[in-house]
Amino acid sequence: MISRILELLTFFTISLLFLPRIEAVTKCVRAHGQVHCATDVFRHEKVKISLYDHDSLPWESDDLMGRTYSDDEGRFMVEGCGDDFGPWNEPDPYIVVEHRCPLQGHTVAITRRKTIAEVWKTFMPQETNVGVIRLDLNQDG
Ligand SMILES: [Ca+2]
Ligand SMILES: [Ca+2]
Repeated sequence: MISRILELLTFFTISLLFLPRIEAVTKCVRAHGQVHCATDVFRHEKVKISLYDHDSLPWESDDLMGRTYSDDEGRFMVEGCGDDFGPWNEPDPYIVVEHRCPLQGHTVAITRRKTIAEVWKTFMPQETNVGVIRLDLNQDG
């Protein structure tokens, strides 16, 4: 009986050691760009920029891959790695910018807003340029 339990334990330990390597693929993204707030140019300084991997399965939540803050002119570079179940499955990167840039036609933003930007599936060592992300337009996700 004890030898049977040991046998099972050994089997599970070996399975756990090898499964993650077979079942997931990890890829890294480095994205640079610029956030721009046309309604108030001070609102694109030091905004929080997060790089996520979109995960669509019902038991998953999107993985945070990396985070950074924009500089005084809104420029940023964010990088990080993500993995997805299955060797065929690459991370699906996108960027969330949290800011207080007023919408077009307004002079103040009362609450913090989120702007979503898609990122090409370009993985390191290649870099990807997301270009200029307009914060004053309504692109909330
Ligand atoms: Ca994913
Ligand atoms: Ca993932």
